Amino acid sequence: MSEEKIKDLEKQFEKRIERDEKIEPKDWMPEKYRQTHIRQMSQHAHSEIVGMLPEGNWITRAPSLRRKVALLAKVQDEAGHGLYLYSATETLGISRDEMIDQLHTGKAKYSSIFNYPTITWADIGAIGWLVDGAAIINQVALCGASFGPYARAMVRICKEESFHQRQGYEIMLTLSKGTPEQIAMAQDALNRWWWPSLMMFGPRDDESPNTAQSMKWKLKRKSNDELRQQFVDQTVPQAELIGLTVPDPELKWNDEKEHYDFGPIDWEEFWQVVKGHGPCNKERMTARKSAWKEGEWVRDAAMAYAEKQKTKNLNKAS
Ligand code: FAQ
Repeated sequence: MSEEKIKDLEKQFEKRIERDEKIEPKDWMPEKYRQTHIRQMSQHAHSEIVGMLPEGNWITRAPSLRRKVALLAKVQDEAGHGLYLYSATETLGISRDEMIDQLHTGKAKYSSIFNYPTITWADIGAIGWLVDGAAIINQVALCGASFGPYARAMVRICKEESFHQRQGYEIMLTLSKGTPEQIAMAQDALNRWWWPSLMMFGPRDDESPNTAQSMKWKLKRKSNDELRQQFVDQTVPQAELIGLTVPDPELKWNDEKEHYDFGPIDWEEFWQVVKGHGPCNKERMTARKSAWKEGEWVRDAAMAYAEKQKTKNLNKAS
C-alpha cells in the first residue's frame, strides 16, 4: 500500500475516533492501535485468569456453604471474563496459544495485585471489596473504549464485578460486626490490601508511557491518576461505615479540591512486583504453567472432536 494511501486511511481512522464510532475487527486500523489493544486486552485477560488463584485458595476453606457457593461463582466468573477477553483479543489476529506463550515467557504482564498472598478469610472480603472495586472503576471507563469487542465485553464484565464487589464488602461488614478477633482480621486484611489496590491503577500519569496515546485512541477514557483518585474517594467512606481504618496517616479530606488527599505510594514495591519479584509471582506462574500442561489433553480432545464434527457435517452436505 502506498504511503499516501496509508496517510489517507489514518486520517479517516482518526475522524472515526473523533466521532466516537466503534472500530470493529475487520475495519482498517493503524498497526500501533492493533498492537496496543493486543497488549492491554491480553494482559487484562491474563489478570482475570491469574486472579482466580488467590481466591481459589479459599474455596475449600470458606466458612459456610453460602460463602462457598458465592466464592465458587465468583471464581468461575473470573474464568469467564478471561475467556471473553481472550476471544475479543483473538479478533485482532493473535492466537490464544501465542497469548498464553507471552504470559508464560514473561513477555506479557498481568496485574500486580495478584502477586500478594491470601492469608486469612478476610483477604477474600478485601479482594472483593477493594480489588473488584478498583477493577469496576477502571472497567466502567473501558465500556466506552473505541474498539467494539473490548467495549462490549466490558459491559457484561462490569455487571458481574458489581456482584463481586458486594460479596466482598458484605464479608468485611460481617467481620466488622463480629468478635474482636474477627474485627482485627478485617483490619489486617485492609492494611495489607489497601496500597497494592492503589497500585493496580498503574504508574503515576507522568510516568505512564502508554496513557497519552491510549487516551487519544479512546482506549483509555480516564488516566491512571484520575481513576485512582476516584477509587480513594469512593472507598474511604465505605471503610468508615464499617468502622475500619484506612492505613494511611496522610489521608485527609481536601475541601477545596473536594477529594481525599492521600500519602505517597511505594513505587519501588510496585515495580519490583511488576518485574516478577513480588511475594507470589513465582507461585502464580508455576500454577499457570502446570495448569496449561495438565489441560493439554482436554484441548487436544476438544480439537479432535471439532474436527470430527466438521468432517461429519461436510459428508452430510455432499
Ligand atoms: N500491574 O503506561 P502504563 C481484575 C504496566 S482485572 C502490572 O500506565 P497502560 C478483575 C503496563 O502494562 C485487573 N503491570 O500502561 C479481578 C505497562 O507495561 P507494558 C486487571 C502494570 O496499559 C478481580 C507499564 O506498567 N485490569 O482485577 C500495572 O496504559 C478480582 C506502564 O504502565 C486490567 O488489566 C499493574 N497494576 O495502563 C480478577 C484493566 N499497571 O504493557 C480476579 C485493563 C501498569 O507497556 C479477582 N488495563 N502496568 O509492558 C488497563 O486499564 C491498563 O492496562 C492499566 C495500565 C491501567 C492497568
